[in-house]
Amino acid sequence: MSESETTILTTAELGRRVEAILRGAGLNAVQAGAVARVIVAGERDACKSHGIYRIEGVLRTVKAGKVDPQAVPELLAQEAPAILRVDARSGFANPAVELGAPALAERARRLGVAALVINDCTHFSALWPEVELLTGMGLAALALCPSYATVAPTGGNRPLLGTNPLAFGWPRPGRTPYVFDFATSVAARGEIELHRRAGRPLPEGWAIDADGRPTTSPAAALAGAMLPFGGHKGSAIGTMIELLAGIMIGDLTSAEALEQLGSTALSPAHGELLLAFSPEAFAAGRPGAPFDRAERLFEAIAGQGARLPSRRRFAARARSEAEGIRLTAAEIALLDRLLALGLDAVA
Ligand code: NDP
Ligand code: PYC
Repeated sequence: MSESETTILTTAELGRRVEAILRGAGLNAVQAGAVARVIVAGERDACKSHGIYRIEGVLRTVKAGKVDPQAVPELLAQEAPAILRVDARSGFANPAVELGAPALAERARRLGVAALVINDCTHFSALWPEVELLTGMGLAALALCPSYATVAPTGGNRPLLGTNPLAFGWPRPGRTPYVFDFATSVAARGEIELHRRAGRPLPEGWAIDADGRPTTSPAAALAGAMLPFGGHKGSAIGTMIELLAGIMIGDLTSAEALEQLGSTALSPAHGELLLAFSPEAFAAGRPGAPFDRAERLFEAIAGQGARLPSRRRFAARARSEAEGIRLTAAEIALLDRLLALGLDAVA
């Protein structure tokens, strides 16, 4: 196969390949199934920074003994009516979220608002699949987690905060939900790594080098620090995530996660916080139906020529579902190598 040739796989076919790689690397069915689902969703939705490129990181983390590939997450006995907790048991976050989401939705419908705490999980994935689980159940949702220290606070010069993603979803009956999901750094760290692999310089303003000077070199950025998005505003939101989804839930901050992991080549372990809201419960007794009012807001945004977040992703999803997922020869070779070699494929 030449370098320029591509192969088209259905999402089911790619799912089977990714799951087989993960099973071959020692993940049990619970872990492999949930991890494969988010990786394939990333590839399907053209989110390359969290698609199949992440498999090697998963394998490296397993090989380093930093995640338990045999973990079975557990929904713990209730502590407070509005707070549910899943112990990921040192496994990946994805099966823990899948386990807790239905209980979170039930609780949010009953109480109007509820929280799901995930403790002791390794988290490498995008957050939109998680909020979409909840919008699919008719709820508005927020998801947030720390990462590992790779971002300097605004005005600082050393990594302290994580790239700390924040995702929000609002259900739109009969349509794809309103969803945004972003790192609170200028870009996800995965983007820096993809620039390094492609030999492309970074845009100005993404990172500083190890001496605190602005850099466009991906290698210097990886050795230095990334910058928060929106200056002091992103820095404060990143700090809020350390507080709510690290300290408040009795789990690690990004600095502690890096200290425990010892490397940014592996996926970090820490906690995660998901919040679910019933729009009907919050709007009860007030004028206007919340979903109708929300539609008018979305129409007004689009009416100005602005695009809703996730529109690119949903368009890619529709394309992938109709035509399949197109992978390059190098990507197919990577999948074949990971399947053949398992953990021996990674250092
Ligand atoms: P992007 O900057 O690529 O996208 C952020 C969001 O903004 C998306 O919802 C995107 O929608 C939307 N968007 C982009 N451009 C526009 C536009 N012109 N108008 C309206 N909306 C727009 O995301 P990041 O690079 O910051 O993050 C990528 C992923 O990395 C996220 O999924 C995040 O969860 C993940 N991540 C995970 C971490 C972890 O620890 N697990 C850490 C950090 C990041 P669309 O997709 O349609 O373009
Ligand atoms: O892309 O910043 C990132 C990231 C960190 C952990 C998982 N993804």
